[in-house]
Order: sequence, then structure tokens, then C-alpha cells
Amino acid sequence: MNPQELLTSAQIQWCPGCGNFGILTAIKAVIEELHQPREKIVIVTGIGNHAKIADYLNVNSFYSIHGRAFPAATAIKLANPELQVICFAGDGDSYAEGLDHLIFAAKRNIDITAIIHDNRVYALATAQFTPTAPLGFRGSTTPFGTVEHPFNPLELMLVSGASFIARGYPARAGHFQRLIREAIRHRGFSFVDVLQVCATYNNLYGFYNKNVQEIEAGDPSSLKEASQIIRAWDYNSEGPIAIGKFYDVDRPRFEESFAGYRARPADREAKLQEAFEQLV
Ligand SMILES: Cc1ncc(C[n+]2csc(CCOP(=O)(O)OP(=O)(O)O)c2C)c(N)n1
Ligand SMILES: [Mg+2]
Repeated sequence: MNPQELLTSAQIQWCPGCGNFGILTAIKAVIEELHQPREKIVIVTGIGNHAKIADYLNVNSFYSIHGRAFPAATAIKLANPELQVICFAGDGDSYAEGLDHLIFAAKRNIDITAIIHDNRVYALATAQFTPTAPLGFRGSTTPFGTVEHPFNPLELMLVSGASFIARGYPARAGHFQRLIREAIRHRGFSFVDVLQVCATYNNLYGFYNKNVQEIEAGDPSSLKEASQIIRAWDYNSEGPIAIGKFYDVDRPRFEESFAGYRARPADREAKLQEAFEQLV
């Protein structure tokens, strides 16, 4: 696709220094490389600063409700499995209000990509803490700091059944672009937790620049290895923060297993039996 075709006339509203710029740059490059007709690509967003990415890319897009990018994306993929469906969601969006939907998308292994703008704050709503906000985070609802630990979304995705798990840092642009490319090419539910810095409410550039390290899983199909890399950082402490691909396996995809339900009544049972056999 010609890069000019991807531009829109919308004026970018993100703050200077926002990590969302790096995500936009990477996705533009990857969409160009896909060589897919534009009408084959659908972007689905939650609600938040991250969601504005839909305004800045000239492809089909759907703004869902806060926390509901994944059910909307699931419906789109089931209605037309030929589409390349890419979700951009926030951490407040998908780790709090819409957490159940994220878990079920991973469990089903539907072939969509989840790119989570994990700035560890509700940015559009002006600085409430989210499930990944560091302990002691000071924001509009916690002026003296949070008194709860963050959770680790990658660990949650690993036990929920995601078949591709990665963490990226847009300031490492080349590395980040490669992760986004791999996630989109992966067939099945791919999940990328993005250390997307909110320069206004939670500026972690210094912390990440000091601690981030490119670490790949030697065997991306090893649950044990993925779990070790993922558990090495608790979203709180100082110390190495791994970025890279940690898990990548091939398992049956929901839109294929589900296809029997859409078959003619005479073929339905046989098709579903085939799907069950693939799944056991
Ligand atoms: C159903 C619903 N609940 C709450 C809101 C209010 N709201 C809008 S954006 C937002 C926070 C977004 O935070 P996040 O998902 O982390 O995105 P960011 O702005 O940080 O990119 C909230 C709570 C809403 N619009 N709709
Ligand atoms: Mg956020």
C-alpha cells in the first residue's frame, strides 16, 4: 500500500512525547508491508487516548465502547474470517473494565491481534490508577499514592490461552516494529503489551530506558520458559524489564472451529465433530 493512502486529514491530538506516536509509526509501516487491499484490514479500538489511532489511519475502523474492543472484534472476525482484525485498547480499557472480554478472546484463540497501550493510567479520564499502575502511583483518585500492587497482564494471558505473547517498547523502534509485524502475522490470538509512556500523567521514560532489555524466548513454544521470563518483572520493581516475544504456538482458531455452526444444517454435525477432534 502506498504510504500516502494511509494518511487521514485528522489533526493528531496526543501530547508531545506521547508513546502513542511510536505505535502509530510502527503500525503504519507494518500495514504498508502487509500488501493487503485496504478493505481487508479492520481496526477496532476501545475508548481512551489510544483509541484516537483509528482517526489517524485510513482503513476500516470501529470505535467500540470502553472495554469492549474484543467482543466487537470477535463479531467482525466471525462474520468475515477473511479480514485482518487489529485491536488497539488501553490498559484501563482491557485490564479493568473489559478484562473479562480480553480473557475470553485469548481462551478462544480467535485470530485477532491485541495491541494494548499500557501507559499504566487512565489518561483520557485524567490520571486514575489502572491495574498495572505502579504501587504508590499518585493520581487524581489516589493523591497520596495507591496501596495495591499491579498485576502482570502477560501472566494472565499465558494462563488464559493466548497463543502469542510479547511486550514491546516503542522507543526501541526497530525492535517494536518487528514485534507488531510478528503479532499481526501470527494466526490466532496475539497479544502485545506495549510500554506506552504517558508523558503527561505517568512519565516512565527514565525508568524504562534504564531497565528495558531485549530478551527472546529460546524456545517460544515452551510454557515454562515463557512463564519464567514473564514472571521476572512484577510491573513494580527496578531491575531488568524484558521486551520481546515470549510465547508463540499454533493451536486451533475459534473462527475455524466455529465454522460448523454456520454450515448448512446437513453438514453441521460433521463439521463440528471435525473441529472437536482438532481441539482434543
Ligand atoms: C462504559 C464507560 N465507562 C467509563 C468511561 C469513561 N472513560 C472514558 S476513557 C476512560 C479511560 C481510558 O483509559 P485507558 O483505557 O487506559 O486509555 P488511555 O486514555 O490511557 O489511552 C474512561 C474511564 C466511558 N467512556 N465508558
Ligand atoms: Mg491507559
